[in-house]
Amino acid sequence: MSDKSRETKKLGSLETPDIPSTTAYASSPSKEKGWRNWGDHPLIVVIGVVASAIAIITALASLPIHIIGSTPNIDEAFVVQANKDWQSTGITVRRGDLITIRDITGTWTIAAFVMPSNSFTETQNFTDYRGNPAWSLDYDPPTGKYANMGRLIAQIGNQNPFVVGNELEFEAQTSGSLSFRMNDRNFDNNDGSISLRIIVKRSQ
Ligand SMILES: [Ca+2]
Repeated sequence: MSDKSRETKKLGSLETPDIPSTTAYASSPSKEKGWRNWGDHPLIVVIGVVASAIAIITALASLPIHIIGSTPNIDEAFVVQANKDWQSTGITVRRGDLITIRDITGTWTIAAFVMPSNSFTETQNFTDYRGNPAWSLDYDPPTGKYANMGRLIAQIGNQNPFVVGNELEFEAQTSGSLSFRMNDRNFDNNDGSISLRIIVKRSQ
């Protein structure tokens, strides 16, 4: 009992001298003590600030590199077979990407009875026995007309196909896989192939 009460008394007696010290905080000795406390570890403070700054700068510097690295620009060659339906390039474009399709060369035929031709980029006036443009199939949104058969057409995802022409540069209005094929219905009687170059400049 006596020990505990002594301890309490001791604590009380220790606290008592602190009170005047706190009330006299503005006095010059207390101030000097405060500055001395900061001055005791200046190196640790400096190292901490510098380390934090380096960590933040490193994080900020690596961020844009990571974003650009995840969507690199593309410049690839691709061959479109005449005797196959939609052929995916394996390239996924994103809305806003600037896409160029160029260096289009090769020959293909739309049917066994048609001579080999490179008219994939030109207007073909196939007509039925009445003279009507019966050989126009897929709708071409840029021209507002139906694309003639035998022409090279492209598609993003499952959106409306469009004619490529001699060379095409456009901004993707949708995101999806870029595919090509001949504008045709029956691919079994086709022959040949068209090679081209695809350049994709990412919007971000
Ligand atoms: Ca055909």
